[in-house]
Amino acid sequence: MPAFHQCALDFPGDPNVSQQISLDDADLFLFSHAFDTHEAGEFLTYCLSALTWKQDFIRIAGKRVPLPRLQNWYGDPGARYGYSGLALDPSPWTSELLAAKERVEYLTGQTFNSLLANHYRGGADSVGWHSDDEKELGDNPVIASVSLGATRIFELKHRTDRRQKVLRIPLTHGSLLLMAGKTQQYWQHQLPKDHAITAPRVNLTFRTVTVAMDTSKQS
Ligand SMILES: O=C(O)CCC(=O)C(=O)O
Ligand SMILES: [Mn+2]
Repeated sequence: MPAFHQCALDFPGDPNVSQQISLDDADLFLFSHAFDTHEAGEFLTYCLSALTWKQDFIRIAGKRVPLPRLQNWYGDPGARYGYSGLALDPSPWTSELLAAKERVEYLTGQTFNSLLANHYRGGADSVGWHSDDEKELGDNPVIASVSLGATRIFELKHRTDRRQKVLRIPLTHGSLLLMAGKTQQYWQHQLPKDHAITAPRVNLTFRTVTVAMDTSKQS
């Protein structure tokens, strides 16, 4: 049984608190109401107005391309993270983000030392297919993903087994999706564009950086 089953209050066993999403080669739990509507609304307002949002760029075929979303990396000092040639130094935790981290740790029975915050300004913002499998996250990373604002569809596709259908999970305001076990090894995920949506969404993915980043890969 994975370690996150052993949280003090045994929440993952309580169907009123979380539901296990049955998927081969993955451990997924959805906490639909990790934050109630009022809390989630206040937290969304806080995130949109008080967090520092950055427009980062990546290189694709020699071209500097803006990411289709704003983001920032928060964490303990030294919790460095990188992907697609981007090296991210952590901004310091704010008290509000720490309070959210405590809630997430309480619900999941896991601890986290960092957070990738994403701001999708509207339906044209997105994140493409990827796994959260960077070396600094270690083996079988546990990722706790909090959603605030517009409901967006989170898609998962198996990396090799084409018999597995794409799974689509609507991530609602105040929800928490826990991805653990072999999920990142066997599955990719994305948040596709949805031009019907105009409202913003904030996603906070709590993570644990376990090894120092290999900077030799960075361009
Ligand atoms: O916004 C989401 O729900 C997913 C974000 C994500 O996959 C990431 O930041 O790695
Ligand atoms: Mn991801």
